[in-house]
Amino acid sequence: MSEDDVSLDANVLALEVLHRIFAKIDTDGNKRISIEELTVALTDLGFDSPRTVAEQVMVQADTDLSGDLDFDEFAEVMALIEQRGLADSFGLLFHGFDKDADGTIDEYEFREMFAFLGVEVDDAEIKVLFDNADADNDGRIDPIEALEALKRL
Ligand SMILES: [Ca+2]
Ligand SMILES: [Ca+2]
Ligand SMILES: [Ca+2]
Repeated sequence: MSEDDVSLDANVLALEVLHRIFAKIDTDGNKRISIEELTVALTDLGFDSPRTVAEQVMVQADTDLSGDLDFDEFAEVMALIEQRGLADSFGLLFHGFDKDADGTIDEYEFREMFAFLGVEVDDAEIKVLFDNADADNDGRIDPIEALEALKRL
């Protein structure tokens, strides 16, 4: 086995990164995201009314009505993101990470996004994730490509 032959599977990697994001939000480490933990995360992301958005997310994603989100429910949030109240939040987040405001996220902005989230992703992983999301290979992720990538999670 040569190291050079190892290619990262984009879907496996995306799931792994999602686990890292989950662990980052789950500050008490009990493997569940409470509404308080979600509110803190949304506050860090710059939401104006983080508590309200957190409540919307909970209503839609907490399918077993436990009052918090396990990993599977959290992953489902990504699939729900273009529905109902969450579409506006997605737009706000996207434009927040589009630092040069050209309407797309380039590889530099993409890298900055993970740095901002505090999630460790190395250069090779960034490249795989970026190329996977950049469906038309123009070197930029537009909002539609970003949504499609999230829905594949
Ligand atoms: Ca927790
Ligand atoms: Ca940009
Ligand atoms: Ca593109």
